[in-house]
Amino acid sequence: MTTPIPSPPALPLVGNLLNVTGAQPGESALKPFERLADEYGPIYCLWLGGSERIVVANYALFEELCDETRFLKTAGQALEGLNELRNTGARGMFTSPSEKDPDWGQAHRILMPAFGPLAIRDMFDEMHDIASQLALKWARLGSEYKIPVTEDFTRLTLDTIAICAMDYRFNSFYQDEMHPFVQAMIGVLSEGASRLKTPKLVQKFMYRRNEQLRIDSKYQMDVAIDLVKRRREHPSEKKDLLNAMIHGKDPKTGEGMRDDLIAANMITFLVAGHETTSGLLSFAFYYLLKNPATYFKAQREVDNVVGQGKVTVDHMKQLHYIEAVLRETLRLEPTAPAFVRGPRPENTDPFPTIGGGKYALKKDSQVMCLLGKIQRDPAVYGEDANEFRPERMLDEHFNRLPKHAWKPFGTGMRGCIGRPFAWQEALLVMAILLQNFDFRLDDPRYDLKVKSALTVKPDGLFIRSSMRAGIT
Ligand code: MNH
Repeated sequence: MTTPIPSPPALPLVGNLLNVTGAQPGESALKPFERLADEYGPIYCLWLGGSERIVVANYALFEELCDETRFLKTAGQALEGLNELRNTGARGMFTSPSEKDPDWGQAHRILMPAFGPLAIRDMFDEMHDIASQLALKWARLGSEYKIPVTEDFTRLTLDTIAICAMDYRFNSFYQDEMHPFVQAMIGVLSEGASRLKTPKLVQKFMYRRNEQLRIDSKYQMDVAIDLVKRRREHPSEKKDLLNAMIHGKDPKTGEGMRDDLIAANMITFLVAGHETTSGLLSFAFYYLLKNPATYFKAQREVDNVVGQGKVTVDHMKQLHYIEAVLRETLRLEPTAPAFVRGPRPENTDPFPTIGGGKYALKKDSQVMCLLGKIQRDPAVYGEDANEFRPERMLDEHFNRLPKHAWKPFGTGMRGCIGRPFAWQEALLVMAILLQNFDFRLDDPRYDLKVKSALTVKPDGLFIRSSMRAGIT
C-alpha cells in the first residue's frame, strides 16, 4: 500500500501557481518551494502549467532518485520550452530531453575528451590571461572603486568560456556595453526565466516580447553558425571546443557533428558555462568576507602554496582549503539550484515508487530536486547545516560523505560536462585575487540577497579591494 503524496490545495485553472510565485525581492525564485517543504514535508506534489510536478527536499528521497538504474534526467516540457526559446531544431546537450537522443549521444561522446582533465589543463594559460585582466582592472581602479562583484565575475567567466571554447575575445572588461551576441543571449535567458512564471496561454499573447525573443534567438544562432563556417574556411590548430566539434568523429558511428548542432552546443557552453561559475565566485567572496577566519585561512593557503610568484596550473591541486571553500559555497548556494528526474522509461516495473515503496509515482512523473534543501539536510550535515564551514569539505571529510550528499553539478550520465572547466577556473581566480588584494565588504552590514534568472547570484553585493604590500 502506498501513501498519497501531500499536496497544497490547488485552484481551478492556475493550479498551485500562486503557491510558488511568492518570492520576495532578494529571495531566490525557489524560496516558495522551500517554504512549501517546511510546511508539507520533504515530498509534495504541485499542479503547475497543466501538469503534475513532484518536489523532493531531503537527502533520503534524493538518494533514491540518483539511482541511475531506476531514474534519469527528465523535464520534457521545460526542456522543450528552452529549445523553443532558442528557436532552433538543433538541441544543445543541456536541453536534450533524453540520453536516447542520438544528437545528445554523439555530442557527449565527441565532447567528453574535450572536457577531460588534459584538455582543461591546456586551457590554463587562456584562463590566466582573462583572470589577469580582472586583477588589472581592480588594481587600476583602486580602493575607491566599489566593485560590482557579480557583474565583474560575469565578464570574467563569459570571456573565459568564449576564448577557451572558440578562440573569441568578447573583451568585456574593456567596454560598458555588452557585446551584441551577449545582449541577445541575456535577452533570451531573461525571457526564459520570466516565462517560467507565466502561464502558457498568456505567453501566446505577449506579441512584442515574442517578437523580441524571436529576433534575439535568431541572432544568437546566426552568429554561432557563422563562427562554425568561418572556422571551417580558416582552420586553426588551436585545441578548443569548436575544433573538437568540427574535427571530432563519433567513436560509435564514425560520423562528425552537423553545423547546426555544433552551433547549438556552442551557445549551450556559453550560457551554461558562465552564469553558474560567476555565481559561485560571487557567493564564495560573500561567505569568505562574512566569515573572516575562513578568509584568512584561504589567504594564508595561497601565500604558502603560491607565494608571490605566478599562479601555475600545478598549484591548482594544492589549494585544498580553497577547494573546500568552493565546495561549501556550492553546497549552501547551488547556483544551478534544481534539476528534474523521473522514472526510467525502459523500466519494466509499471508501478514506480519512491520513499522505499511508500509513494507511488507515474511512469512519466517529473520530480524536481531542490538542492538548496537537500544539501542542507541536517540528517547528513548536522545541526549546523546552514552554516558556512569549509572545514567539513576538506578531502578527508568530503570523501566520506554519503555518495549523493553534494550534487551541485547534477548526477549520472547527464551530470555537468563542464565541471573540470569550472573548477580550474574558479580555483585560479580565487588564487590570483587572494594573492594580490585584501578585500572587504563595501557595506559590512550587507546580508545576502539573491537574484534568480535561470541561475542564482548574489544581488547588490559590492566589495572594495586594496593591493597587498610587496606584490606588484
Ligand atoms: Mn554545467 C549540466 C551545474 C559549469 C556545461 N551543469 C549541468 C547540470 C548542473 C550543472 C546541475 C545538470 C542539469 C540537469 O540535470 O538538468 N555547471 C553547473 C555548475 C557550474 C557549471 C554549478 C559551475 C559552477 N557547465 C558548467 C560549465 C560548462 C557547463 C563551465 C561548459 C563549459 N553543464 C554543461 C552542459 C551540461 C551541464 C553542456 C549538460 C550535460 C548533459 O546533459 O550531458
